Amino acid sequence: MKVDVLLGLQWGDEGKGKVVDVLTPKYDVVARFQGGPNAGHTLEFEGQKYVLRSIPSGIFQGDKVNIIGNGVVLDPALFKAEAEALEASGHPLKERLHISKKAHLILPTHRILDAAYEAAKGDAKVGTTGKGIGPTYTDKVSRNGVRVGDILHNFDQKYGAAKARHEQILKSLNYEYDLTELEKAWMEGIEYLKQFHFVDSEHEVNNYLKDGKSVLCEGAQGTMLDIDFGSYPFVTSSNTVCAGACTGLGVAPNRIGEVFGIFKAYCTRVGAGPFPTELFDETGDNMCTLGHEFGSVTGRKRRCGWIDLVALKYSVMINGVTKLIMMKSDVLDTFDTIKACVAYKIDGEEIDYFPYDINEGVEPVYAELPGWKTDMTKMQSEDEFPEEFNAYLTFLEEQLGVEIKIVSVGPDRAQTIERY
Ligand code: 2SA
Ligand code: MG
Repeated sequence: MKVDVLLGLQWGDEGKGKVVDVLTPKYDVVARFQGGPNAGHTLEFEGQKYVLRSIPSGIFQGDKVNIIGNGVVLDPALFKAEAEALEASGHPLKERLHISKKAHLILPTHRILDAAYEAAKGDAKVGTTGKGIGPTYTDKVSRNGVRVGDILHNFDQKYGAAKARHEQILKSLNYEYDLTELEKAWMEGIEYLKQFHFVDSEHEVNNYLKDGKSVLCEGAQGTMLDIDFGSYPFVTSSNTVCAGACTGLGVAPNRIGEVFGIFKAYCTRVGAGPFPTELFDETGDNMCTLGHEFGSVTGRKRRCGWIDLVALKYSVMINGVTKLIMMKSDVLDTFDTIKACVAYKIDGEEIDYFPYDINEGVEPVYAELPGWKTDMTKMQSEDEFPEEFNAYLTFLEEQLGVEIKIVSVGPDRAQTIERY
Protein backbone atom coordinates (compact mmCIF):
# COMPACT_ATOMS: atom_id res chain seq x y z
CA MET A 1 0.00 0.00 0.00
CA LYS A 2 0.96 3.62 -0.44
CA VAL A 3 0.04 6.73 1.50
CA ASP A 4 -1.96 9.50 -0.12
CA VAL A 5 -1.05 13.08 0.74
CA LEU A 6 -3.41 16.02 0.91
CA LEU A 7 -1.94 19.50 1.08
CA GLY A 8 -2.49 23.18 0.40
CA LEU A 9 -1.07 24.76 -2.75
CA GLN A 10 -1.40 28.42 -1.79
CA TRP A 11 -0.73 30.34 1.45
CA GLY A 12 -2.86 28.10 3.66
CA ASP A 13 -6.57 28.11 4.48
CA GLU A 14 -7.45 26.40 1.22
CA GLY A 15 -10.02 24.26 3.00
CA LYS A 16 -7.93 21.19 3.79
CA GLY A 17 -9.92 20.35 6.92
CA LYS A 18 -13.14 20.02 4.97
CA VAL A 19 -11.57 17.87 2.27
CA VAL A 20 -9.86 15.50 4.69
CA ASP A 21 -13.16 15.12 6.46
CA VAL A 22 -14.87 14.29 3.16
CA LEU A 23 -12.13 11.88 2.06
CA THR A 24 -11.57 10.06 5.37
CA PRO A 25 -14.32 7.48 4.92
CA LYS A 26 -12.03 5.95 2.29
CA TYR A 27 -9.07 5.67 4.68
CA ASP A 28 -8.21 3.66 7.78
CA VAL A 29 -5.69 6.13 9.16
CA VAL A 30 -5.25 9.94 9.03
CA ALA A 31 -1.88 11.43 9.97
CA ARG A 32 -0.53 14.96 10.42
CA PHE A 33 3.10 15.38 9.39
CA GLN A 34 4.12 19.00 10.11
CA GLY A 35 3.09 22.26 11.68
CA GLY A 36 1.33 22.64 14.99
CA PRO A 37 -1.35 24.78 16.59
CA ASN A 38 -0.63 27.51 14.03
CA ALA A 39 -2.97 25.48 11.82
CA GLY A 40 -6.70 25.98 11.95
CA HIS A 41 -8.65 23.36 10.05
CA THR A 42 -12.31 24.24 9.92
CA LEU A 43 -14.96 21.57 9.45
CA GLU A 44 -18.70 22.02 9.21
CA PHE A 45 -21.34 19.36 9.25
CA GLU A 46 -24.83 18.81 10.66
CA GLY A 47 -25.08 22.48 11.61
CA GLN A 48 -21.93 22.39 13.79
CA LYS A 49 -18.60 24.09 13.17
CA TYR A 50 -15.32 22.77 14.56
CA VAL A 51 -11.78 24.14 14.35
CA LEU A 52 -8.91 21.68 14.69
CA ARG A 53 -5.37 22.83 15.39
CA SER A 54 -3.15 19.89 16.22
CA ILE A 55 -5.55 16.98 15.96
CA PRO A 56 -6.00 15.33 12.53
CA SER A 57 -9.33 15.94 10.83
CA GLY A 58 -10.06 12.20 10.74
CA ILE A 59 -11.12 12.40 14.38
CA PHE A 60 -14.76 12.95 13.42
CA GLN A 61 -15.05 9.72 11.52
CA GLY A 62 -15.94 6.56 13.45
CA ASP A 63 -13.05 4.40 14.49
CA LYS A 64 -10.25 5.78 12.29
CA VAL A 65 -6.77 5.89 13.79
CA ASN A 66 -5.39 9.44 13.89
CA ILE A 67 -1.67 10.05 14.19
CA ILE A 68 0.30 13.13 15.16
CA GLY A 69 3.61 12.46 13.41
CA ASN A 70 7.20 13.26 14.35
CA GLY A 71 7.23 16.31 12.07
CA VAL A 72 4.57 18.05 14.14
CA VAL A 73 5.25 20.44 17.03
CA LEU A 74 2.84 20.05 19.93
CA ASP A 75 1.79 22.50 22.64
CA PRO A 76 0.41 20.42 25.53
CA ALA A 77 -1.70 23.29 26.91
CA LEU A 78 -3.40 24.06 23.58
CA PHE A 79 -3.69 20.35 22.86
CA LYS A 80 -5.51 19.79 26.15
CA ALA A 81 -7.99 22.58 25.41
CA GLU A 82 -8.61 21.25 21.90
CA ALA A 83 -8.97 17.62 23.00
CA GLU A 84 -11.24 18.40 25.93
CA ALA A 85 -13.54 20.48 23.75
CA LEU A 86 -13.77 17.62 21.26
CA GLU A 87 -14.54 15.08 23.95
CA ALA A 88 -17.19 17.38 25.42
CA SER A 89 -18.85 17.63 22.00
CA GLY A 90 -19.19 13.85 21.87
CA HIS A 91 -16.04 12.87 19.99
CA PRO A 92 -13.95 10.60 22.20
CA LEU A 93 -10.34 10.46 21.09
CA LYS A 94 -8.08 8.93 23.72
CA GLU A 95 -8.03 5.52 22.09
CA ARG A 96 -8.02 6.78 18.52
CA LEU A 97 -5.28 9.38 18.68
CA HIS A 98 -1.65 8.31 18.67
CA ILE A 99 1.21 10.75 19.20
CA SER A 100 4.75 10.28 17.96
CA LYS A 101 7.39 10.20 20.68
CA LYS A 102 9.59 12.10 18.26
CA ALA A 103 7.25 15.08 17.90
CA HIS A 104 8.78 18.17 19.48
CA LEU A 105 7.13 20.03 22.36
CA ILE A 106 6.35 23.73 22.15
CA LEU A 107 7.47 25.13 25.51
CA PRO A 108 5.87 28.19 27.15
CA THR A 109 9.15 30.02 26.57
CA HIS A 110 8.96 29.20 22.85
CA ARG A 111 5.79 31.24 22.67
CA ILE A 112 7.43 34.13 24.46
CA LEU A 113 10.46 33.88 22.17
CA ASP A 114 8.13 33.98 19.15
CA ALA A 115 6.71 37.29 20.40
CA ALA A 116 10.16 38.62 21.33
CA TYR A 117 11.68 37.83 17.91
CA GLU A 118 8.71 39.39 16.13
CA ALA A 119 8.98 42.53 18.27
CA ALA A 120 12.70 42.74 17.51
CA LYS A 121 12.01 42.62 13.77
CA GLY A 122 9.93 45.79 13.82
CA ASP A 123 8.51 46.52 10.37
CA ALA A 124 10.05 43.36 8.94
CA LYS A 125 7.99 41.09 11.17
CA VAL A 126 6.61 37.89 9.69
CA GLY A 127 3.17 38.16 11.26
CA THR A 128 3.38 34.75 12.90
CA THR A 129 0.48 33.16 14.71
CA GLY A 130 2.41 33.66 17.97
CA LYS A 131 2.23 29.98 18.85
CA GLY A 132 5.97 29.45 19.24
CA ILE A 133 6.34 27.54 15.96
CA GLY A 134 9.59 29.12 14.72
CA PRO A 135 11.51 28.87 18.01
CA THR A 136 10.42 25.24 18.50
CA TYR A 137 11.62 24.15 15.05
CA THR A 138 14.79 26.20 15.62
CA ASP A 139 15.51 24.18 18.76
CA LYS A 140 14.77 20.96 16.91
CA VAL A 141 17.29 21.75 14.18
CA SER A 142 19.90 23.09 16.60
CA ARG A 143 19.53 19.87 18.61
CA ASN A 144 18.15 21.55 21.70
CA GLY A 145 14.54 20.40 21.49
CA VAL A 146 12.40 18.55 24.02
CA ARG A 147 10.32 15.74 22.54
CA VAL A 148 7.10 14.00 23.54
CA GLY A 149 9.13 10.88 24.37
CA ASP A 150 11.11 12.92 26.90
CA ILE A 151 7.99 13.26 29.05
CA LEU A 152 8.67 9.70 30.15
CA HIS A 153 12.42 10.08 30.77
CA ASN A 154 14.24 12.65 32.83
CA PHE A 155 11.67 15.26 31.88
CA ASP A 156 12.23 17.82 34.64
CA GLN A 157 15.92 18.07 33.87
CA LYS A 158 15.33 18.42 30.12
CA TYR A 159 12.59 20.99 30.53
CA GLY A 160 14.62 22.96 33.07
CA ALA A 161 17.67 23.11 30.79
CA ALA A 162 15.65 24.32 27.80
CA LYS A 163 13.79 26.89 29.88
CA ALA A 164 17.02 28.25 31.37
CA ARG A 165 18.52 28.64 27.90
CA HIS A 166 15.41 30.46 26.65
CA GLU A 167 15.37 32.77 29.65
CA GLN A 168 18.94 33.75 28.93
CA ILE A 169 18.04 34.68 25.35
CA LEU A 170 15.01 36.66 26.52
CA LYS A 171 17.22 38.52 28.97
CA SER A 172 19.67 39.39 26.21
CA LEU A 173 16.74 40.76 24.18
CA ASN A 174 15.59 42.82 27.18
CA TYR A 175 12.16 41.30 26.69
CA GLU A 176 9.76 41.49 29.61
CA TYR A 177 7.42 38.60 30.21
CA ASP A 178 5.48 36.68 32.81
CA LEU A 179 5.66 32.92 32.57
CA THR A 180 3.48 31.97 35.54
CA GLU A 181 0.08 31.40 33.89
CA LEU A 182 1.50 29.94 30.69
CA GLU A 183 3.69 27.50 32.56
CA LYS A 184 0.90 26.40 34.88
CA ALA A 185 -1.42 25.58 31.96
CA TRP A 186 1.46 23.90 30.15
CA MET A 187 2.29 21.58 33.08
CA GLU A 188 -1.38 20.63 33.32
CA GLY A 189 -1.20 19.89 29.61
CA ILE A 190 1.79 17.61 30.15
CA GLU A 191 -0.14 15.61 32.78
CA TYR A 192 -3.14 15.40 30.46
CA LEU A 193 -0.97 14.26 27.56
CA LYS A 194 0.23 11.25 29.56
CA GLN A 195 -3.18 9.57 29.08
CA PHE A 196 -2.55 9.25 25.35
CA HIS A 197 -0.68 6.59 23.38
CA PHE A 198 2.88 7.72 22.68
CA VAL A 199 4.03 5.73 19.67
CA ASP A 200 6.90 5.15 17.28
CA SER A 201 4.77 6.47 14.47
CA GLU A 202 7.25 5.60 11.70
CA HIS A 203 6.90 1.91 12.63
CA GLU A 204 3.18 2.22 13.10
CA VAL A 205 2.55 3.86 9.72
CA ASN A 206 4.76 1.41 7.86
CA ASN A 207 3.13 -1.54 9.60
CA TYR A 208 -0.28 -0.25 8.57
CA LEU A 209 0.91 -0.11 4.96
CA LYS A 210 2.31 -3.63 5.22
CA ASP A 211 -1.07 -4.82 6.53
CA GLY A 212 -2.86 -3.28 3.54
CA LYS A 213 -4.38 -0.37 5.46
CA SER A 214 -4.88 2.96 3.71
CA VAL A 215 -3.29 6.08 5.12
CA LEU A 216 -4.06 9.74 4.37
CA CYS A 217 -1.42 12.32 5.30
CA GLU A 218 -2.90 15.71 6.13
CA GLY A 219 -0.79 18.79 5.48
CA ALA A 220 -1.13 22.12 7.29
CA GLN A 221 -0.54 25.70 6.06
CA GLY A 222 0.33 25.74 2.34
CA THR A 223 3.12 25.28 -0.19
CA MET A 224 3.82 29.01 -0.44
CA LEU A 225 4.54 28.97 3.31
CA ASP A 226 7.07 26.13 3.00
CA ILE A 227 10.39 26.89 4.72
CA ASP A 228 12.37 26.00 1.56
CA PHE A 229 10.08 26.84 -1.35
CA GLY A 230 7.72 29.44 0.06
CA SER A 231 7.99 33.23 -0.04
CA TYR A 232 10.97 33.27 2.34
CA PRO A 233 11.38 34.77 4.93
CA PHE A 234 7.59 35.19 5.15
CA VAL A 235 6.97 31.51 5.68
CA THR A 236 6.34 29.04 8.46
CA SER A 237 9.18 26.89 9.83
CA SER A 238 8.32 23.45 8.47
CA ASN A 239 8.21 21.67 5.13
CA THR A 240 4.60 21.97 4.12
CA VAL A 241 5.26 20.28 0.76
CA CYS A 242 4.71 16.62 -0.09
CA ALA A 243 8.28 15.68 0.87
CA GLY A 244 7.35 16.80 4.41
CA ALA A 245 5.13 13.72 4.64
CA CYS A 246 8.23 11.54 4.13
CA THR A 247 10.29 13.22 6.84
CA GLY A 248 7.36 14.02 9.11
CA LEU A 249 6.05 10.46 9.27
CA GLY A 250 8.91 8.22 8.19
CA VAL A 251 7.32 7.26 4.89
CA ALA A 252 9.72 6.45 2.03
CA PRO A 253 9.34 8.54 -1.17
CA ASN A 254 8.36 5.49 -3.22
CA ARG A 255 5.48 4.97 -0.79
CA ILE A 256 3.73 8.16 -1.86
CA GLY A 257 0.58 7.46 -3.88
CA GLU A 258 -1.93 10.16 -4.82
CA VAL A 259 -1.08 13.75 -4.03
CA PHE A 260 -4.23 15.82 -3.60
CA GLY A 261 -3.48 19.51 -4.14
CA ILE A 262 -6.05 21.89 -2.69
CA PHE A 263 -6.55 25.46 -3.83
CA LYS A 264 -9.19 28.15 -3.59
CA ALA A 265 -10.91 29.51 -6.70
CA TYR A 266 -9.21 32.77 -5.69
CA CYS A 267 -6.36 33.35 -3.24
CA THR A 268 -5.78 34.50 0.34
CA ARG A 269 -2.88 35.13 2.65
CA VAL A 270 -2.73 35.95 6.36
CA GLY A 271 0.30 37.55 7.95
CA ALA A 272 2.95 39.66 6.24
CA GLY A 273 4.82 38.98 3.00
CA PRO A 274 4.44 39.34 -0.74
CA PHE A 275 1.16 38.53 -2.47
CA PRO A 276 1.32 39.57 -6.15
CA THR A 277 -2.41 39.26 -6.92
CA GLU A 278 -3.63 40.94 -3.74
CA LEU A 279 -6.62 43.25 -4.22
CA PHE A 280 -7.08 46.45 -2.28
CA ASP A 281 -10.44 47.34 -3.81
CA GLU A 282 -14.10 46.45 -3.48
CA THR A 283 -13.58 43.12 -5.28
CA GLY A 284 -11.06 42.09 -2.62
CA ASP A 285 -13.42 43.19 0.14
CA ASN A 286 -16.21 41.15 -1.44
CA MET A 287 -14.02 38.05 -1.48
CA CYS A 288 -13.25 38.59 2.20
CA THR A 289 -16.88 39.11 3.20
CA LEU A 290 -18.42 36.40 1.03
CA GLY A 291 -15.65 33.93 1.86
CA HIS A 292 -15.61 34.74 5.61
CA GLU A 293 -11.87 35.20 5.29
CA PHE A 294 -10.71 35.53 8.87
CA GLY A 295 -7.96 33.45 10.49
CA SER A 296 -9.43 30.50 12.34
CA VAL A 297 -6.67 30.58 14.97
CA THR A 298 -6.00 34.29 15.39
CA GLY A 299 -9.15 35.85 13.89
CA ARG A 300 -6.96 38.02 11.66
CA LYS A 301 -8.51 39.36 8.45
CA ARG A 302 -7.09 37.45 5.51
CA ARG A 303 -5.76 39.39 2.53
CA CYS A 304 -7.63 38.44 -0.66
CA GLY A 305 -6.86 38.43 -4.38
CA TRP A 306 -7.21 36.61 -7.69
CA ILE A 307 -5.89 33.13 -8.28
CA ASP A 308 -2.14 33.10 -9.04
CA LEU A 309 -1.37 30.40 -11.61
CA VAL A 310 2.36 31.18 -11.67
CA ALA A 311 2.59 30.25 -8.00
CA LEU A 312 0.10 27.39 -8.37
CA LYS A 313 2.06 25.81 -11.22
CA TYR A 314 5.15 25.94 -9.03
CA SER A 315 3.25 24.24 -6.20
CA VAL A 316 1.96 21.53 -8.52
CA MET A 317 5.54 20.86 -9.63
CA ILE A 318 7.15 20.81 -6.17
CA ASN A 319 4.45 18.51 -4.76
CA GLY A 320 3.93 16.20 -7.73
CA VAL A 321 0.20 16.83 -7.50
CA THR A 322 -1.86 14.06 -9.13
CA LYS A 323 -5.35 15.39 -8.40
CA LEU A 324 -6.54 18.94 -7.91
CA ILE A 325 -9.34 20.01 -5.60
CA MET A 326 -10.90 23.46 -5.96
CA MET A 327 -12.50 25.05 -2.91
CA LYS A 328 -14.82 27.99 -2.31
CA SER A 329 -16.04 28.27 -5.89
CA ASP A 330 -19.33 29.66 -4.55
CA VAL A 331 -17.55 32.77 -3.23
CA LEU A 332 -17.19 33.94 -6.85
CA ASP A 333 -20.85 33.15 -7.75
CA THR A 334 -21.82 36.83 -8.09
CA PHE A 335 -18.72 38.15 -9.87
CA ASP A 336 -19.09 39.57 -13.41
CA THR A 337 -15.58 38.60 -14.46
CA ILE A 338 -12.97 36.31 -13.02
CA LYS A 339 -9.28 37.05 -13.38
CA ALA A 340 -6.40 34.60 -13.25
CA CYS A 341 -2.75 35.61 -13.08
CA VAL A 342 -0.87 33.77 -15.85
CA ALA A 343 2.49 35.57 -15.75
CA TYR A 344 4.53 38.06 -13.71
CA LYS A 345 6.01 41.23 -15.10
CA ILE A 346 9.29 42.04 -13.35
CA ASP A 347 11.40 45.00 -14.53
CA GLY A 348 9.33 45.13 -17.72
CA GLU A 349 10.01 41.49 -18.53
CA GLU A 350 7.24 38.90 -18.54
CA ILE A 351 7.94 35.51 -16.96
CA ASP A 352 5.67 32.51 -16.45
CA TYR A 353 7.76 30.65 -13.86
CA PHE A 354 7.98 31.34 -10.14
CA PRO A 355 11.15 33.39 -9.54
CA TYR A 356 13.68 33.45 -6.66
CA ASP A 357 12.23 36.58 -5.15
CA ILE A 358 8.70 37.94 -5.29
CA ASN A 359 9.25 40.44 -2.51
CA GLU A 360 9.38 43.48 -4.77
CA GLY A 361 8.19 44.81 -8.11
CA VAL A 362 6.05 41.90 -9.28
CA GLU A 363 3.16 42.97 -11.48
CA PRO A 364 0.59 40.27 -12.28
CA VAL A 365 -0.49 39.68 -15.89
CA TYR A 366 -4.11 38.55 -16.01
CA ALA A 367 -6.33 36.46 -18.22
CA GLU A 368 -10.00 37.42 -17.91
CA LEU A 369 -12.92 35.03 -18.01
CA PRO A 370 -16.66 35.67 -17.77
CA GLY A 371 -18.26 35.02 -14.38
CA TRP A 372 -20.96 32.33 -14.07
CA LYS A 373 -23.38 34.52 -12.08
CA THR A 374 -25.25 31.52 -10.69
CA ASP A 375 -25.85 30.33 -7.14
CA MET A 376 -23.89 27.09 -7.03
CA THR A 377 -24.36 26.31 -3.34
CA LYS A 378 -27.20 23.84 -3.81
CA MET A 379 -25.77 21.96 -6.76
CA GLN A 380 -25.43 18.21 -6.39
CA SER A 381 -23.54 17.12 -9.48
CA GLU A 382 -21.26 18.48 -12.17
CA ASP A 383 -24.10 18.19 -14.70
CA GLU A 384 -25.58 21.31 -13.11
CA PHE A 385 -22.44 23.44 -13.53
CA PRO A 386 -22.96 26.57 -15.63
CA GLU A 387 -21.05 26.82 -18.90
CA GLU A 388 -18.84 29.68 -17.69
CA PHE A 389 -17.86 27.70 -14.60
CA ASN A 390 -16.86 24.72 -16.74
CA ALA A 391 -14.83 27.08 -18.90
CA TYR A 392 -12.99 28.31 -15.78
CA LEU A 393 -12.25 24.72 -14.74
CA THR A 394 -10.98 23.82 -18.22
CA PHE A 395 -8.79 26.93 -18.31
CA LEU A 396 -7.23 26.07 -14.94
CA GLU A 397 -6.67 22.45 -15.92
CA GLU A 398 -4.92 23.50 -19.14
CA GLN A 399 -2.70 25.92 -17.27
CA LEU A 400 -1.84 23.52 -14.45
CA GLY A 401 -1.70 20.27 -16.40
CA VAL A 402 -3.63 18.30 -13.78
CA GLU A 403 -7.33 17.42 -13.57
CA ILE A 404 -9.62 19.06 -11.02
CA LYS A 405 -11.36 16.09 -9.43
CA ILE A 406 -13.36 17.70 -6.64
CA VAL A 407 -15.11 21.06 -6.50
CA SER A 408 -16.47 22.55 -3.30
CA VAL A 409 -19.53 24.81 -3.52
CA GLY A 410 -20.01 25.63 0.17
CA PRO A 411 -18.62 25.00 3.64
CA ASP A 412 -20.75 21.98 4.51
CA ARG A 413 -19.53 18.41 4.06
CA ALA A 414 -22.54 17.90 1.75
CA GLN A 415 -21.56 20.75 -0.59
CA THR A 416 -18.82 18.78 -2.32
CA ILE A 417 -19.00 17.62 -5.92
CA GLU A 418 -16.83 14.94 -7.50
CA ARG A 419 -15.98 15.20 -11.19
CA TYR A 420 -15.43 12.21 -13.42
P1 2SA B 1 3.99 30.73 12.17
O1 2SA B 1 3.05 31.04 13.30
O2 2SA B 1 5.43 30.87 12.55
O3 2SA B 1 3.71 29.46 11.46
O4 2SA B 1 3.73 31.94 11.10
C1 2SA B 1 4.56 32.09 9.97
C2 2SA B 1 3.76 32.46 8.75
O5 2SA B 1 2.89 31.38 8.40
C3 2SA B 1 1.56 31.84 8.34
N1 2SA B 1 0.63 30.82 8.84
C4 2SA B 1 -0.61 30.66 8.36
N2 2SA B 1 -1.22 31.19 7.28
C5 2SA B 1 -2.51 30.83 7.08
N3 2SA B 1 -3.24 30.03 7.93
C6 2SA B 1 -2.64 29.51 9.03
N4 2SA B 1 -3.36 28.98 10.03
C7 2SA B 1 -4.42 29.80 10.71
C8 2SA B 1 -5.72 29.66 9.96
C9 2SA B 1 -3.92 31.24 10.84
C10 2SA B 1 -4.72 32.21 11.67
O6 2SA B 1 -6.04 28.54 9.62
O7 2SA B 1 -6.41 30.63 9.68
O8 2SA B 1 -5.69 31.90 12.34
O9 2SA B 1 -4.31 33.39 11.65
C11 2SA B 1 -1.26 29.77 9.24
N5 2SA B 1 -0.38 29.37 10.18
C12 2SA B 1 0.78 30.03 9.92
C13 2SA B 1 1.52 33.06 9.26
O10 2SA B 1 0.43 33.91 8.97
C14 2SA B 1 2.86 33.69 8.96
O11 2SA B 1 2.78 34.41 7.75
MG1 MG C 1 -6.59 27.34 8.26
